[in-house]
Amino acid sequence: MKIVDAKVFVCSPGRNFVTLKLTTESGLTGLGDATLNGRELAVASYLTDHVCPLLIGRDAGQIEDIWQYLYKGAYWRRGPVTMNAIGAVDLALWDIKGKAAGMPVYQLLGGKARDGVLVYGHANGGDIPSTLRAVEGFLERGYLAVRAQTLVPGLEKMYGITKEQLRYEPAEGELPLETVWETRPYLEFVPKLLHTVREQLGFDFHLLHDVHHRLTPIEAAELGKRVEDCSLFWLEDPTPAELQESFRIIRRHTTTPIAVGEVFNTIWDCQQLITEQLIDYIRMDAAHSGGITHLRKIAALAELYNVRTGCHGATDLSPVCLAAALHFDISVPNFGIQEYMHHTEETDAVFPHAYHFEAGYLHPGEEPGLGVKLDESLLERFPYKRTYLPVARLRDGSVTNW
Ligand code: GCO
Ligand code: MG
Repeated sequence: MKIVDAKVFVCSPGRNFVTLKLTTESGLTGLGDATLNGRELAVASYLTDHVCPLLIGRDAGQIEDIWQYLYKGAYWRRGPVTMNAIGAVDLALWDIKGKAAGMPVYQLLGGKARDGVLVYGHANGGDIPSTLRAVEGFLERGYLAVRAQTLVPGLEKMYGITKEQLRYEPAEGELPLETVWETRPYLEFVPKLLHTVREQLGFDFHLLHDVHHRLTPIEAAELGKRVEDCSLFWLEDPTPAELQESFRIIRRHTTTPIAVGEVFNTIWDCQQLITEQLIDYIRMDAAHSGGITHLRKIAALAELYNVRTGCHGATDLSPVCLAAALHFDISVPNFGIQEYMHHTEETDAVFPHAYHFEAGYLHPGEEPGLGVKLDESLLERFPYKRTYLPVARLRDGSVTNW
């Protein structure tokens, strides 16, 4: 299974995606997702200029050895660009192994540990009534878990609020859009939203909320406490997580379950969070965290400490990454939930896939490998466009976390 070709494709069918394609001498191909939102070309160059030449002639079957070679062999370890590039190679190799075995990747990971992958959808609105209607819309479509986000009065633009319900695209503009953030109005308004959702729609579904790194640890503790009777499935990214021990403050004050990790890249980013049981769900995904190979190790550590998985699944992760997450999710013992945002029709056309949604669950499908293709004939139609994620400032002009 010698690798004879490694190519990187950058396209923008509704948003930018970076895709790695590996080909073996027998003609088997594997795909990996190397998309790092707002910094796409850095990973494309890392792969094309530094990693692809190292892959030619290697045995595609030696997934662990190639992972170690790319991680330890770079000398400069970790970081989003490096780990996303390694992740893309890793996914492409699992895809090839599955195709060589004639099996979907989940079979290689130990087979199904559940019948389907529980997913949550994103409901949001400009105010509480429209957010309520959006939550209802997801429940009507069969979702068993819904994330609720609402615009806070006085703030013009906020993370997670979109006109289109199924999709959310925060990256826009040739240069970053600047938004204004104020914590107090948010802290007063979000408990109202979550309480109203439970009062009006009941407790018969899982309810989630994403704080998107906006609070200090003590503010996060306050929010967690104030929404305890809403029985959230999780409160996500309540505070930035560079200082892992800061989650002790949140834990001391509230029983609301905490989910963290979409911006992490390695097991070292969450080691203390897991071993001190400071979180309940680890949100790392199959592309940004060094692929399935590294994600499995993180999940195994988490399993020891009763932490469950909840892979990031925003639309800036391509269908290749979502498929990889689903093979992982369906086979991992300590699975919690999977985020699911719909890609655009153009994205689905560029990446035809075997995964499908049914009654609240996603299923990875039975195609050998990851079950995702790349329609190269469409790529010319969707050239790369530079876009940035927004930047946030406080009212006094200081830069804060977006
Ligand atoms: C989520 C995330 C995303 C990120 C996005 C950044 O929970 O889905 O917070 O929406 O903002 O992935 O590129
Ligand atoms: Mg998030």
